Amino acid sequence: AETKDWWETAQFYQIYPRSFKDSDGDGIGDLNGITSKLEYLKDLGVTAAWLSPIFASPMVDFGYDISDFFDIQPEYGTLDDFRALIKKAKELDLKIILDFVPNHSSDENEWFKKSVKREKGYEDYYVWHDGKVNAETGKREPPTNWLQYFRGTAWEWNEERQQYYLHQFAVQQPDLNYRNPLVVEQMKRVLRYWLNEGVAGFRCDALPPLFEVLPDADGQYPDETVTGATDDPDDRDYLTTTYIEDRPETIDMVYQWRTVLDDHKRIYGGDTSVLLIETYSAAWFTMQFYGNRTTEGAHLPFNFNLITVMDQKGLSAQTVQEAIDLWLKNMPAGRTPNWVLGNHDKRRAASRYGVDHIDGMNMLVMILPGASVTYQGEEIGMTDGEISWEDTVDPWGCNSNPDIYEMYTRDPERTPFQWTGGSNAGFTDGPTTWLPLAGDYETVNVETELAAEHSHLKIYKMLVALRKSSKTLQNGSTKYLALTEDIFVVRRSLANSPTIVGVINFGSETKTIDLREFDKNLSGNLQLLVRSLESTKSEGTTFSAQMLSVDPAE
Ligand code: TEU
Repeated sequence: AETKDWWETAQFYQIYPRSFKDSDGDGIGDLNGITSKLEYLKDLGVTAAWLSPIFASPMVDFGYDISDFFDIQPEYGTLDDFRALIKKAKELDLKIILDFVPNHSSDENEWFKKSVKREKGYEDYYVWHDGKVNAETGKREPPTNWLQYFRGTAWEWNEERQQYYLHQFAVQQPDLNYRNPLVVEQMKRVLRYWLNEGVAGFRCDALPPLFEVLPDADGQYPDETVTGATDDPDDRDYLTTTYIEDRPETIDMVYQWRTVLDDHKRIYGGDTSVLLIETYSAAWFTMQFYGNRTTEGAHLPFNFNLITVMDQKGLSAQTVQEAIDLWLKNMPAGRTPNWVLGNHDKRRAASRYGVDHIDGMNMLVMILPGASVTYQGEEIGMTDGEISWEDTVDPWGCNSNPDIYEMYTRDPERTPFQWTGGSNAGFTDGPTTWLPLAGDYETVNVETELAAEHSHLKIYKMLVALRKSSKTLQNGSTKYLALTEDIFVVRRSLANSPTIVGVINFGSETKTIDLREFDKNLSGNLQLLVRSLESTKSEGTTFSAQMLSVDPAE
């Protein structure tokens, strides 16, 4: 079989640094905390860890508002701490991927301060506009009706510069101006800087809003149209995003970043470093990030369909099939698929799918071809925290009100990682944590699950180990089918290797099925490889999810 590059079959693991492990007792996760837990990642068997932003930041959006792209957030440590982290990771053969946040900076970034003052070279670093004058009232208004993601107008008046600036996220996150070649070059410097520090690539944040439509000859931008999708005029969905999302120039920018990575490898050697792309765009747009016949793009645009399709339609074997089809049937030939269950922006997988289905979902993303991505805590079945309005800190939640904040806030999926059942879940030795712990930490934690005979964590580790050792899972062909409304079957096969079959029950009742309905050759000697937690409660033909192997000789 062909040999694949490391990322093509990788198990990625997302670390949310603020909530992973605190080493100094301030209740906030940090780099030394991560370094102290790299052995844990090694033990899990993951290939690469992606760290959400660790750069200098006022933390309005918890690191996605960067005030210095070339320095580490002091709460998290120093550049030396980062170098120690990289060194330890290399010793353990773990790859470290950083978050690259190209769309915006913090308003406390030097670039923005200089742009406010129109300092030479920085005049057009951001998207500035005079706004317009209302013909009736004579008053100044924002240039357009555009909305930010975090609710409300996307334009903020700057008194000092006497202009509006665009911010597709929080007021404190001004959008960088990608029509300015100086910005384009500056952000490539950011990539090169961290490549030189030994990182294995980047998860590229928020691609859809990177470019806006070009203004007309008079410098005016067009308004968006009311959608009818919501009645709430502050909600981003109130208007279309035709002029502010998914512009074709965005695709080309990713191709340029790919060149930065490839050039680095050509010059300095080493393993491939990768680009992972965050976009929730339609398939026709998302797939272009992979590249085209003549140009390479991102290695892996994230596949969020297992999240988004189920959020819309609920979890069933059919919706899972639909989500898988949506990627595999649209993906250009020769590219690598990937499967994501969750991240720091989405309710936790165990809460969304139901905690009984977390093993089945982990099994699904591990048996499917290509790379898969785990968000910290998915391996132990962590669920959402319950965060009151008073404790809410996420800007998306804070920009709403006590009645609706739960629809918007992303705090519940960001609670501290649960290492033990002891004080503050072993996340910190200090007295407090930056977000309250989720309620289930006394039973759902690494220590308890490692000690238990059966646990989500043990199943997760078995699955990762299987992926690593199985040629079939790495290179085999794939067949999958919703056998019934509840039962989903995936078969991977490869000449001269054992066939592997995953059977997942998305329902709540025990079912007996005949696998020959899926594949008439699947009779006789099926060897059990992994059986999920629910199934350990009963024996025989009952299960909630299991992975079987069929000897090629049979
Ligand atoms: O998120 C980008 C983004 O657009 C998401 O908020 C997305 O719209 C939403 O989850 C879809 O339901 C990235 C980061 O992941 C997020 O944490 C940051 O707040 C945001 O960019 C700004 O940098």
